[in-house]
Amino acid sequence: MSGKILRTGGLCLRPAGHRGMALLLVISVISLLMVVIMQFSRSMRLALVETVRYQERAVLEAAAQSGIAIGYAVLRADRLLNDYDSLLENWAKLQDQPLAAPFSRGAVQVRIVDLDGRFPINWLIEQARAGQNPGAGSDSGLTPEQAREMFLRLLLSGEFAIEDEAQARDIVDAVVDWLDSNDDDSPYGAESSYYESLEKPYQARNGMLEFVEELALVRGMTPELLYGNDEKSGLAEYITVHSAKGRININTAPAPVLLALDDRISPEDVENIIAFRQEETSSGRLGELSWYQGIPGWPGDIVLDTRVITIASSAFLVSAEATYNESRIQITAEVNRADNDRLETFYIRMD
Ligand SMILES: [Ca+2]
Ligand SMILES: [Ca+2]
Repeated sequence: MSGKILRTGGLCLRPAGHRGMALLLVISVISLLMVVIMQFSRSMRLALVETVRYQERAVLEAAAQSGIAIGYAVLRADRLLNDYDSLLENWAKLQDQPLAAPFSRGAVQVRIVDLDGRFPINWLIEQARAGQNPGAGSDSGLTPEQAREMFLRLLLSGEFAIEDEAQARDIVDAVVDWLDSNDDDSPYGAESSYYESLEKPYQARNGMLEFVEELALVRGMTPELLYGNDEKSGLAEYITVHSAKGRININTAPAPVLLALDDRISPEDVENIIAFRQEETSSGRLGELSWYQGIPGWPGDIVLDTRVITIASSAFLVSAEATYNESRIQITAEVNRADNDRLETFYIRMD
């Protein structure tokens, strides 16, 4: 071809001086194409990773939802078995069994916690009693006075980041003021006038709590107290905002709550309660409200107020954690199990 002039249509290529130019052009085009191809392949790879992630997430979500459904089913089945609730029952043991078998990929861990074993914080005010038990009269759950004393004892149980009784009293009164509908300060409390004077002002709720986390807004409630630190537990694990009957289940309540039930109860009594109720042989006895009176070492003169204790629960926390490869999804629900074994979900959230 050298030396000839090529004509192709209207295009005229002169090989000699322009040959280098043409080669450069070809190389540039090829380079450009390679960049485009590489870019394309990179975005394809990213899209593939995204697709895998999306699939993984969908698998995790479905698995966690199945876990919640399993938790609900176990709670319903339990209601048909008997009229009481204890830590020896299937619902309480679910957390010891990772559920791998029903899922082709990953595993699910379901945990059910009895919220009626916790301190019902909204019962610090009369509204909880009046609102949740219309017409139930004086027999309906603990009174605001009993709740205040119990809350004080709980704070002073040694389990939480509380310095002294004065600090505990301040917190009890501040929480009461946060909940009660009026704007009158309790002796050691704080109402909206205090919160409005803060750098970022807000008002007291003056109503019942819907989430335990809201307590962080109350004067004196530190993160260490609410969520714990290396040495102390967090109050949030021992408190519930959902309690239909305002009674604490002695079959499931953790040690600090048992200790707070009555000022005559000692730490040794609490140990005896916990030792008895975790024995499989005690199972049948836990269906009687007075079982604690028959345990070894129980002081005969202590009879707990039946407005304060119960052996049957209706509010539960159900959580399901699904894991697959390095990923995890957790769904948490708080539910009320009505007497007809129906479950009403207070709230559900996914993390
Ligand atoms: Ca039961
Ligand atoms: Ca108030």
